[in-house]
Amino acid sequence: MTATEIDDPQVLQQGYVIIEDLLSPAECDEIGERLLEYARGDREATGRLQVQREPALVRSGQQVEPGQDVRKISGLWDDELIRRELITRPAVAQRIQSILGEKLWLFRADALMKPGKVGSEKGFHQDSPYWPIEPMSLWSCWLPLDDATVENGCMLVIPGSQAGGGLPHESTQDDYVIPSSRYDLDAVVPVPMRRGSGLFFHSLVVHGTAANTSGQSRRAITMSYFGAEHRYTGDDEAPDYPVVAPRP
Ligand SMILES: O=C(O)CCC(=O)C(=O)O
Repeated sequence: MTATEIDDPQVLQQGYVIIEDLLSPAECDEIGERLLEYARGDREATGRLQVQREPALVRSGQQVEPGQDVRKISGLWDDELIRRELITRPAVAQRIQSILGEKLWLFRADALMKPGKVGSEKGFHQDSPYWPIEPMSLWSCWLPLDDATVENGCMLVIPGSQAGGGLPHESTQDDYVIPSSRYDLDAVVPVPMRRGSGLFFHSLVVHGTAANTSGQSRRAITMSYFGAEHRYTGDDEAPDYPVVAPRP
């Protein structure tokens, strides 16, 4: 790995970086097809895998093509292909290790499907305020399986916003977001990306995605990791977070 890596001082200041071509187009297709199998119900979502429909479609009862109504598939650690090919992939895990240290656990690995014309907005938020892990310094890799564009809902980020610490969030009908008075919309930068590339980002970077207004789907997998310095702060018993490295 070179000095333009995710532990580069400029990257740490900005709070995110794109590393290109982590997956080949064929690998994106294979994983994307696996997600569609869950979305269509052709493959059973077992263990921690869960399929969540687009809330607005559930409310309206509007019918779309099978699988095109899914917002999120969570618990992807329990999919053998995605665990092997992506979550534990050295090109991803080793980069996160360069910041968080040798020992790595997975906090979450979810697919955000954002189907064409249907996929809804994810409002501006920081990840850490959602999560019972401290300190608020986890790192994630967000990897689109389709080219991510402004039209289909690429990531929108505020560079350097992690430096301001955790911001208040409020619940809306389907979301949990930062009140618009608490961030500068003019500072938002769209981050279009080629499929198979990874956006590595700090868990306090303010980010969101727009609704998919295009006819093209925008499937992405987001993987969030924590290290030995982090601890669980939830009220319930700590979940059995998967060990990513060193592999048992
Ligand atoms: O993919 C999206 O639409 C949102 C992703 C996101 O907010 C995240 O990975 O934390």
